[in-house]
Amino acid sequence: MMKPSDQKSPSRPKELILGTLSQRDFVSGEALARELGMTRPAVWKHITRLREEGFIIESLQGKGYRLKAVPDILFPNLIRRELKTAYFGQTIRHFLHTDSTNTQARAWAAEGAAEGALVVSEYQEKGKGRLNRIWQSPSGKNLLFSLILRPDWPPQKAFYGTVLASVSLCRAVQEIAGISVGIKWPNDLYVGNKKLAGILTEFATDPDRLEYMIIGIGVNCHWAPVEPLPGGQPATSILKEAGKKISRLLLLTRFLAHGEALYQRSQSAGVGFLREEWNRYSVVNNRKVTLMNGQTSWTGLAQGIDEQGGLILLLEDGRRETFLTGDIHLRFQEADFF
Ligand code: BT5
Repeated sequence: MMKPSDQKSPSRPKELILGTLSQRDFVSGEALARELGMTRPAVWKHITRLREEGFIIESLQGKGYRLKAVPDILFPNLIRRELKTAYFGQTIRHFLHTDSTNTQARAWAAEGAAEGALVVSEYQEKGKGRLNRIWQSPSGKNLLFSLILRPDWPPQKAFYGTVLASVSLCRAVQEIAGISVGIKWPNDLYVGNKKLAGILTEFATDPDRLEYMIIGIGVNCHWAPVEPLPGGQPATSILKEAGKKISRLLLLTRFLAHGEALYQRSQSAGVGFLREEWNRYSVVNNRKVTLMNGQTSWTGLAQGIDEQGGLILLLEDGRRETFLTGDIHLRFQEADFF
């Protein structure tokens, strides 16, 4: 396992300006430009953007700029202060805007990011679901992050990244929001029949071991799409289900604590116990479901996952089949059959 290092976030102008303003009282535009190696119009442009993102930045003639208030933002130092882990989330890249935290994490992992490195963003321009689907989330409302792991697993075990994340997230959501959540195969967290969170696990192989794994997670904390999105089932948020706002920071840090504990256990005891944990939270087991794979669909009784994470279905004709990919539609209205 690679040891965590203290890699710094890449220098980005808005973050540099914020960093300077957060440490000082008034700073003139001229001093900001000189110290940060920018032109004054560039400083002005970035200050305008920051104000649009919710930062209250006062400006006084003859004195310069002063940071008066910050929006609820997952700054790395705030995350680290709350963290009780050895390496999950100890190295962080935080973005106000990015394309996708998974894309950023992949590039960082390819450059050698440490195990447990975390990419967090307030907003994604190209948030990804599976099969090039879109993950939607307005700025600053929800949790959008990706965790880099380097398990010594063969590629067939990659699904356990999703299993580990699903179980850790169920535990963290229950603790922080007090609501009961379940896992819907293969990669969703559900409350009742509504989607609360999605997980996208990507990986690179070495070739017969995993080189790295990116576990990307989107949790609807304070916003959810109102209408089901194309191809999607209805969505919900913690705010809707719990009737209150929660601390995104605490949810993230509890997730990381549970994740690290389960990951460490999997390294000493193997991944078998994760399957049992997954089955405990599954909302599909012993339910009649329809599984869609492209244009083809199968209906059957879900019977848990096999060793590779494939869903076992007892089909209507009595055959037992295992599916490695697909989307499940829960049949809430119908009485169970068989
Ligand atoms: C997923 O895919 O559910 C995985 C989503 C992973 C998103 C995270 S955010 C951080 C990291 N960086 C990324 O770029 N991605 C990860 P899938 O099972 O394919 O579901 C995608 C479908 O969910 C879309 O086609 C929509 O129908 C629906 N959807 C989109 N945004 C949603 C939201 N906020 N809440 C509920 N459903 C949503």
